[in-house]
Amino acid sequence: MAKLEILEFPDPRLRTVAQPVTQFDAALARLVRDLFETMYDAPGIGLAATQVDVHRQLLVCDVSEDHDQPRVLANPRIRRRQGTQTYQEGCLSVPGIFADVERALVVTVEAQDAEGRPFTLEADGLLAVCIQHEMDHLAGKLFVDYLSPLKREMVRRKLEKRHRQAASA
Ligand code: GNR
Ligand code: NI
Repeated sequence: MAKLEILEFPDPRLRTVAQPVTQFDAALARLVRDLFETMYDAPGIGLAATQVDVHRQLLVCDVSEDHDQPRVLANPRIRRRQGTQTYQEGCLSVPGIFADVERALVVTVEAQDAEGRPFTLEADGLLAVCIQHEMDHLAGKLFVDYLSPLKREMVRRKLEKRHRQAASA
C-alpha cells in the first residue's frame, strides 16, 4: 500500500477532465487501495483519482464514523437529483478553507465497483454531498468554483502564499 500525494488548488492538473475506467485489473485494485489509504490517513470522507493526478473516473468514499462503509465508484453517472441541501464543505485539495455549497439532497447514481460490476446507489445527506463533490473533481471542478470570483481569488492567494512558505521552509 502507498499513501499518495494530494494536489492542491490552484494546481492546474486539478482541472483535468477524467477519462472512463476501462480496465478493471490488478493495477486498478491497487489504485483503489492506495486511494483509501490516502483518504483515511488525511483524514477525509472521500477522494477522487483526480486529486492524486490520476485522470480516470474513479472515486472512493466512506462517510461512516467507524470507517466501515468504504465505497468505490467507477464511471459514476447521476441519473436523478431530488431536493436541495446546503452543507459546509471542505476539500483535501483546498486545505483549511470551508464554505457553504448547495447541492442535491438525494442523488441516484449508477456506477461500477472495483471489479466492473454495475450498481445503482440512492444516496442522501452527507453521502450525497460527498459523491457530488467527488464527481465534480472528476470533471475538473472544485467547490471553490461555487464561490464568488473575489472569494475564490482570496482562497487562491492564501494557498499560494502557504505554498511559497512551505517551499522556503
Ligand atoms: O474530507 C472531506 N470532507 C468533506 C466535507 C464536506 C463536503 C465534502 C467533503 S469531501 C472532503 C475530501 C475531499 O476533498 N474529497 O475530494
Ligand atoms: Ni475534494
